[in-house]
Amino acid sequence: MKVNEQEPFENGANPKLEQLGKYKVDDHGEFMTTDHGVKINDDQNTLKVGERGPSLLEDFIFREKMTHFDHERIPERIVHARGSGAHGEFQLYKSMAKYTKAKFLNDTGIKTPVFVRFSTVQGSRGSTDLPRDIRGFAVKFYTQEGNYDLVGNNTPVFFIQDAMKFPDLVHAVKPEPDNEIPQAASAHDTFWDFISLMPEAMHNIMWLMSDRAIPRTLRSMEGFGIHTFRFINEEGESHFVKFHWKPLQGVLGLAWDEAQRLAGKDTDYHRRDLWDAIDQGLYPEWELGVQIVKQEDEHKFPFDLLDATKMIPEEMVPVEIIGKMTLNRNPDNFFAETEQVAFHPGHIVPGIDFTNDPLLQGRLFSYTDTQLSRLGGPNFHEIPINRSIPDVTNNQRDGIHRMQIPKGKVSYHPNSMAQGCPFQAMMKEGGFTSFEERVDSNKIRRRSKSFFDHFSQPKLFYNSMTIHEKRHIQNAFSFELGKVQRVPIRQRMVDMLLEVDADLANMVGEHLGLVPRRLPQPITGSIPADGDPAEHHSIEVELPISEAPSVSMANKLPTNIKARRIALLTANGVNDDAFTKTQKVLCELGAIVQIIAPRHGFVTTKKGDEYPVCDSLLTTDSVIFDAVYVAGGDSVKTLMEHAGAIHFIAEAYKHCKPIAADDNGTELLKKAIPGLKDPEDGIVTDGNLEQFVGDIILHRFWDREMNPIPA
Ligand code: HDD
Repeated sequence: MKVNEQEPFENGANPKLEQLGKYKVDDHGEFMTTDHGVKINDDQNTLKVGERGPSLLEDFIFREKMTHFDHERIPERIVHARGSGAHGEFQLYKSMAKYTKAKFLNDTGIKTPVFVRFSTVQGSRGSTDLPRDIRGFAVKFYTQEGNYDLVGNNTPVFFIQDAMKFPDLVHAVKPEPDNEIPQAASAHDTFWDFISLMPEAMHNIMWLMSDRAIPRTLRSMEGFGIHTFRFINEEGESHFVKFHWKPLQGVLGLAWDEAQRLAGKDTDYHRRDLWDAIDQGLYPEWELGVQIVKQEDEHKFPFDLLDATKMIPEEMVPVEIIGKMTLNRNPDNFFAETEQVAFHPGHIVPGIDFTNDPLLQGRLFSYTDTQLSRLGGPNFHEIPINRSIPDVTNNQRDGIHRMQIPKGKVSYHPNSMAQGCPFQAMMKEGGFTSFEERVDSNKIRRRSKSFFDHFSQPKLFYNSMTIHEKRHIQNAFSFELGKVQRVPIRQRMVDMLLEVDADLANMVGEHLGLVPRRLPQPITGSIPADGDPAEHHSIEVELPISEAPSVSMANKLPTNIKARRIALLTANGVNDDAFTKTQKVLCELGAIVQIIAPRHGFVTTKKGDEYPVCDSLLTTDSVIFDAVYVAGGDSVKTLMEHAGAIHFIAEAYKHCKPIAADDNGTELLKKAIPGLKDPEDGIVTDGNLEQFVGDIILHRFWDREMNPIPA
């Protein structure tokens, strides 16, 4: 059977994994060979003239090994260089046939294999997982009708409106070109210089300054397709569609201080967390949601659907949940899969189409272009991770690293010598046709005035935040702009913030020692050389809602504690009952419980049972965990005298995490947390596990930030 005749997951087998299986190599029990299959006898020494003499050029085994090594690296992605990937599957809940003919969105009996890559944007391949940054959320669906890529981010909007500005945005945010400082950070002059002159960026900047940009894990982020796309049904009718990924793990963030510490304590924190969760069978899941807008309603919104700096608030068009993605398999090889995977918003299947969003239109060029230099030539679709499930049959030929061996003399169409093969497919046979849209206008290089509203949605976003979320945004701006050296740039940003919210501008201004100034109506960025600034005033539209609760992370907490990391801080002599019960209860609820003790090896309970220690106070820190439990017993005396244990509790408290203790365990809490109240939110002192679980679900007790303790 040809692969493209195979139903996805027929007989329970994931066809993409089966396809990848053909390329996998297992050298267990095998001899070592050269790249050309010759068995190697000595992999320790080069060929020399005598034991102490010069090496010989004829040593083909050494030359081959060295040459291959010398060429092991490929250029990293210009953006999104640091990423983590996983395999999984997509299960449709309900048919979308009314809107789209895409088969993987029609038949609820079909499971579609996926490969997902999450990424940071700014940093290099080896940079930390924990900068303040947008996260990439790219999903490749290996559908029966070819690959469909949804290449999104963890925010519903983008920084710029026109792809022409993308290289400028990236140059501004990347490390500064003279000294390549700072790595993976937007807190520097060039970024804020650019942003302060580009009011259109303000909306995504608000999301970037929120806790969305410091996710607790990759599992706890939403994903968004951002652009408005089209669904096309069998009748050829078009509906506009926006895509959303909703994590069943909830949407959770870090404290900024915690993110900075984590970056040093475990720079691979997000990558490791994703890997471990999948490895331990705690598969992360996201539901796919769509916002559908009728073709005739295109102009019913106070913003332009083609403007990627605008979202459609869920309160205006609800998100309809249509399916679920489960990530259930780690890659076998990082380079072969996660590094070589090539996403492209232009990889679409019949039933999905583009709109004229000028950002999307530019992306359609950029992604193939970048793979040509990154993956070395036009045959990157033949790399196993990029191969579609349907066979590829066309007249594209040759080029570097060609894998297919096309037979016969004919590589053109039309032909008679190959009976016209490969055939063009009619629509009813699944042939892709573009949506026929009437476009009748002058050729112009200009921004539509319907894109000139830059502040209504940032205002909406800020108004929808809870008090602690607003505080975090104020602090984030103060931090980022505080790192900017040039005062005029800081001033321009503070002035811009005044267009969003006076309190925000004043708070940040106070931190920077600046007074926000009300400017004459701000002008949009990117004015052509002979453009009239008066023609480029930003406008403000009236939105039908003043708040959008759906954008607040506080409204997106999970309902369970699956895959949350809980530290069981202990030492020898711990009381058996509470210690074992806590582990049992939390593990049964799917949490990852780790025993942390002053040293590695085993802890011995009061009754003499031994438990392996996961990590010592020397090698781990509270920032790795979501919550801490201290069971009572003689162990507490040891912990009370251990500076690391006291710091562990104090730091967890500082980062607003749930902390629980029983019996004399509370003594440690009192010693570590000056001014601990009784009772206090997020603190359990009587070993009440039900309450502790409830606190873990709530994740953080941000009010504590108002009374910070040293840690
Ligand atoms: Fe992009 C990579 C997401 C605008 C040009 N982009 C890249 C990745 C993600 C996004 C998730 C990493 C894919 C992977 O894991 O391999 N990009 C977005 C989103 C955008 C966006 C959500 C706006 C809605 N991008 C954008 C524009 C351009 C690019 C406007 C250029 C015109 N993006 C690229 C690129 C990258 C890329 C340079 C680098 C590596 C790659 O493509 O494969 O071509």
